[in-house]
Amino acid sequence: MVADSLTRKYDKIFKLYDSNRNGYIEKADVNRMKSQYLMAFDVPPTSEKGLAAAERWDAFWAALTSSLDHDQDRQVSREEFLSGFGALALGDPGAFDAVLRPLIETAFTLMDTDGSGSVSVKEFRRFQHAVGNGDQADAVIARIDQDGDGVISLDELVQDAREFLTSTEPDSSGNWLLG
Ligand SMILES: [Ca+2]
Ligand SMILES: [Ca+2]
Ligand SMILES: [Ca+2]
Repeated sequence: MVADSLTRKYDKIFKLYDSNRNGYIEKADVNRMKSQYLMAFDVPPTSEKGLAAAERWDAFWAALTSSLDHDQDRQVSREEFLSGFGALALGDPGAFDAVLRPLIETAFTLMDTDGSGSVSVKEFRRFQHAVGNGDQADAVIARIDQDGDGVISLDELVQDAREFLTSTEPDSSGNWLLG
């Protein structure tokens, strides 16, 4: 049973993904999200980085929809999303790693604009600014940076996303995921 606070959180994610607000997440939504996502990181879609990110993004969506779209009509209804996403985030840790971790890795690679293998405060601020979270960037980074070395590692980012998607605390820091 998924807690009410988590259901509200997943509902927020659903509404964000259902960008044309027809009550389903379908291919059109996914493509629009993909463009916005690349734009947020200021990555040209035809660049090598852009193409690699788009490929992983498509793979993520294929995995997500195949695990959520129970009636196989190639769109994910709100009910399918709320029940399925909870199972993904809270159930078998292998499912989280298989479906959600690759997306976080993609985001991490895009955020790390200088390719240093970690995300600096400056890099994170830039991304948060692009998704409209600019004023919260510094507070968020302080929470994600668990070891306090001033940069975000991939593990720290994955850990934060996992906490956000499984914690019933209303104020966990993973809002960077939502913009
Ligand atoms: Ca839709
Ligand atoms: Ca970097
Ligand atoms: Ca760190």
